[in-house]
Amino acid sequence: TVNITIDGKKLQVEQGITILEAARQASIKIPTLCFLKDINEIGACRMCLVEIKGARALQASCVYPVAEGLEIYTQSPAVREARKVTLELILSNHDKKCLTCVRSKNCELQSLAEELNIKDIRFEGASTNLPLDDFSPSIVRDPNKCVLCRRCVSMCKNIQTVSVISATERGFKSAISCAFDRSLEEVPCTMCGQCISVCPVGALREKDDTEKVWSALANQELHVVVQTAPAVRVALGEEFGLPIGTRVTGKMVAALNHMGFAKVFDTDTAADLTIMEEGTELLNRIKNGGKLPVITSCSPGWIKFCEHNYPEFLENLSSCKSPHQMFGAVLKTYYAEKMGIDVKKIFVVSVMPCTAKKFEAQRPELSATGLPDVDVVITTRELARMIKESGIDFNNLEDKDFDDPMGNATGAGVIFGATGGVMEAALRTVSEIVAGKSFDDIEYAAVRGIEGIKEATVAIGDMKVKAAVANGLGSARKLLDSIKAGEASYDFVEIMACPGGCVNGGGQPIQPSSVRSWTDLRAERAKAIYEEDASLPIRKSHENPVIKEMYDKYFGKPGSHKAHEVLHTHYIS
Ligand code: HC1
Ligand code: SF4
Repeated sequence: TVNITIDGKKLQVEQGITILEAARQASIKIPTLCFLKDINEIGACRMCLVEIKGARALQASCVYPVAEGLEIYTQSPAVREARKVTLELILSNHDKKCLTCVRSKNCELQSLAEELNIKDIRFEGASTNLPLDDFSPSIVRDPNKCVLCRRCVSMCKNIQTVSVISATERGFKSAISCAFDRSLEEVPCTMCGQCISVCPVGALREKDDTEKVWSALANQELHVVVQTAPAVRVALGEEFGLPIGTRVTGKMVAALNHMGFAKVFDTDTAADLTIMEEGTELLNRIKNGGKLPVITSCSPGWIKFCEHNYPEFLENLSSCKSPHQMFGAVLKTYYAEKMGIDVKKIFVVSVMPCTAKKFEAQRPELSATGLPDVDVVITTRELARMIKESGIDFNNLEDKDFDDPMGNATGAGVIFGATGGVMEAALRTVSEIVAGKSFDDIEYAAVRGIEGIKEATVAIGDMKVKAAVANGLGSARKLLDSIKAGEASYDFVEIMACPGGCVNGGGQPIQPSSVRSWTDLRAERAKAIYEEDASLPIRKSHENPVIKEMYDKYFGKPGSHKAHEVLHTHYIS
């Protein structure tokens, strides 16, 4: 440890940490803008300046390591004035249409202006006026709101290893953009939305599709059904001020009922269906010498990454559609028949923690009936906005259950929302099907947790199945490179585009750096997922009565011809 003083307070702190961190430990708040722990620690924005006795200039505390004897001042007149000037300069060239900004009240720039008590902007001058990029089905980029913090650049380049956005030009002309000023639509962007999650302001946001949902709901001709992804229920509450990791499944269903959906279904049910199909596919490929490893195909950001960067692995992808696409396809076939509803009148809305799902739903490969399997995808954030627009007092809603006839899901379906969950759900089912008996020990700790790459070897009957799980595209790249180099070999691989899996998807509620830097959103939300799993009476996909009935009455058995027609696809790029 080293001895330092901050604002006259004597402290003993661990060597190697930054001044910012040391101050935080002493409950002294230093304002930041570009800083995001472990993702963007570059000292670029100069908001976190502090005075250090004896140093010639003010220093950026987010990158300055503590040392023995440092005497630090976080609120001296020089510091206060420097921060104000910096912030006023940023504000002078910011599109300040806060009233109509999607990030109003959840904007780190707005909060800073309040915290620093900015009453006037002394440098009103020229402002940049760059075109909006809204050509992507998933992501909108508004360069006039960008504060050049570079968090999105670090996320896209260092964590996701996609590198489609970067800082260009210098000085007043500085901007974050794609090469040759292309749209995100024209570059190999995976639409994962991780850049949105780290944007402190409204410069990056999802394509808002809420009006499409409102107009479908207003159309008396349509039978509008909604399904919600596993990860939405453990994060939606954050939009209503509830603690991170609060489960709001019942309130979410109640809100959707109130908004006027004819039926509220659970994507988890289709996750169970995916396990039946994917488990069968895995066993078939192992037995018949098919392409191994089987790689999961539920994360559309991962599929797009694979198409652009690893086309040699496309044949490895499971042919299963992702669960929400399977559900859409089931709703427009089996359910339409069962309920006697004209398929053209069924309108399927998916609420997803994911921005890439907007792109996925538009893919021509995903259509069982000639119509899109899913009509509109909205993110968790968009759902929150719709609930607010509806005037619903969310926190006081009474819990409701998902609707029949397809409301039942299992714990296996729920855990899809956390990294390793698809793998665990598959192992629960495949191991019992092969053994022909039921096991009590169904939790696979080795594939849980937020490590980038996890491995396990699991005994399935007399086979040893080698499994790997990667979350975040940088980890996926590492894993695929090791398979390509012959350094590793597996039978079954789960890949999710977002670090932590869907719980940390690009469509989830956004937490500011002041929270996100010090709380692991992935772990907190995943904890809630595993709690929901443990609370459910049925925790294995093959024991789901709804799924059994679907096979009895419609598909025959997993992997049948009919199942292939409706539930599978092929990505060829
Ligand atoms: Fe996911 Fe999935 S788990 S991909 O992360 O397989 O988005 O939550 O809905 O489809 O079930 C997302 C989550 C989601 C699908 C399922
Ligand atoms: Fe990069 Fe993902 Fe953002 Fe696309 S959506 S720019 S891949 S971080």
